[in-house]
Amino acid sequence: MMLALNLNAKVNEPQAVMPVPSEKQIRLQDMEMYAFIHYSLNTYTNQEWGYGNEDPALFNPAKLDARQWARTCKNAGMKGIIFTAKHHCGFCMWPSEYTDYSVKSSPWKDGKGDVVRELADACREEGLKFAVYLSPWDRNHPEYGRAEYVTYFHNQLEELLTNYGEIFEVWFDGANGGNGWYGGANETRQIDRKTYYRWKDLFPRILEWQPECCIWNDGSEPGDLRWVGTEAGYVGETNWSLMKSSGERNRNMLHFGVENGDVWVPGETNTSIRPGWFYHDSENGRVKSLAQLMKTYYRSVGRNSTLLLNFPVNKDGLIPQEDSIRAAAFYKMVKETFKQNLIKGAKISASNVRGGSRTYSAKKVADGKQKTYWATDDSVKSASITIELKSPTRVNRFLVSEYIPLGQRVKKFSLEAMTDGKWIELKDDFTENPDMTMSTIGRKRIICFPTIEAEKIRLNIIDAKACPLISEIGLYLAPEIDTEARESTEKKSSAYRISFKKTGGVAESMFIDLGGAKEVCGLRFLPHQKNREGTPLDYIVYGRTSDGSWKEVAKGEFSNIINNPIWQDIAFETGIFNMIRLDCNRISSGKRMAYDDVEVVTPKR
Ligand code: FUL
Repeated sequence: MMLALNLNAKVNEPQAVMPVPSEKQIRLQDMEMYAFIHYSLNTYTNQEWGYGNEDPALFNPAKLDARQWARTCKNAGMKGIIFTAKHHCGFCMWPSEYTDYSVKSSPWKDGKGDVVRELADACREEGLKFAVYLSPWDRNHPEYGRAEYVTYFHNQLEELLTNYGEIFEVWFDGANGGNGWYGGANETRQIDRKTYYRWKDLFPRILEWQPECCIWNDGSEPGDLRWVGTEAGYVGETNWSLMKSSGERNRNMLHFGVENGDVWVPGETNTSIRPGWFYHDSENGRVKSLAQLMKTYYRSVGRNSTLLLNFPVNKDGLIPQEDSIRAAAFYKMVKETFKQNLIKGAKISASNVRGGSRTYSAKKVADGKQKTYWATDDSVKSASITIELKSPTRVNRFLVSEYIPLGQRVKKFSLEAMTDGKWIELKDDFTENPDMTMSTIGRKRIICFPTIEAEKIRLNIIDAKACPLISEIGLYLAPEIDTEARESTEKKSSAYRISFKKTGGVAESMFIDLGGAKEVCGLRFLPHQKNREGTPLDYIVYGRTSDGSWKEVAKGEFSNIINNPIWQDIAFETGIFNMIRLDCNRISSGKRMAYDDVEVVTPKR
């Protein structure tokens, strides 16, 4: 009798722990995966960052098919597409009325085409959402750095947000290398990214044009989403969806969120399916493997983040087949892994249930509904939930979700399994800190471990900001694949004697002694991976000929090397040299050039 009374008693709803997500942020987080598409003049100049003086005549794709992009992304499980309407080079992929530096001046469709329109339409046809990337930094515009440019930038955004239907996100890249063409000025222009773009004026206008649009901003105003501090495709294991409203940020805050942040800004993990963001012939055959993509999934979606996966469009105007096949295999694997929740039919009990009420009972974690949850009493911040399986069951994935509309709470947790009558602790295969106790959960946390035959599984919430609210738990058996993603198969090239010297005028020169005359057609450079100090930002490459003279063979910038420190390929005309010299004028910080590896490329015979 007592028990029945208790079950029906009215129990207070848990209070929110501030800050909490807005409805549009929840909708965006629920998309889980969406695509980036990088396509511009860079595709035709083999660059990652255009300088701003590239000829629009280069844009003349023979087979451009935005439907093929949309289908590819859909088959990859992407729920929307963010398109580079304008990258740093300033070339507009739509016929903006504010500039001629656009598709208007290209031979493609006799200057009457509009790539943004074609993709927006294709997305709608395929049931995908559509969004735009508009680079604030514009290396083409003569007025960049002055007030006139900011008006131009705002006008362009208005065009994009008022003419192409619903836009789910705007992406304001924070990259700013300073130098550029700028209408022929060829100079370096520094701006204050906090104030120059007048975000404070712009943000309210964005919401007038597109009330449902989420703002991704790498500047200073906290938007609706944040960068996670790396383009390598993972967010911190500790990942709070919180930041400071003051706009204060650094790489750690971006990567791990801010536990006591006062504004809800979830992480969006962006990475490319190939090493670079734009298409390069040299990256054919270097599409991420299935294992690498799965690892990316677990370290983004499985760590309370969304995944923004980039697809480069090739020179024909298509996403290469290699990429679309790999991406489809990836989505198939995700579906296969999470198709059957093995928690069904299990007996679930908790060490504490809020008011002893049925509304918040342990069973709520297995009802398949995000809106219902297991909750504890307000005073209880550590509690366990035990899942007793009907019979010993093979599992290797554990999924847990907090009820985030009332705030992110869990600070620390552990996971155990009973196998053969004994409790063992389960650790995440993908951890970066094997000795650390597992920390945040958030919207979704997935723990991967080697297959075990479990009789019971126990989740222990060790500490939380307030009573934990757990909406879902899942147990899965993922198909066995080689999860040990091979990041790089590049061979170490310690075959050469390498030395450094300061030569006239340049910051530093690196000398690579080839130990005799060799046919050489390229240099590959792997920047230091541990930190960014000493990273070269530009290069001039020389080869030393048999008469001892130096011949310049290549010159350029290492675009985006700070945020995406991948192997840098410098190709040049074949020559016979006994030494290669790499001069660098600009170094990220510090005085010395740092590197992890270099390779000298010889022609294939
Ligand atoms: C970076 C840019 O500099 C890259 O080119 C790319 O667009 C990436 C998504 O963001 O900051």
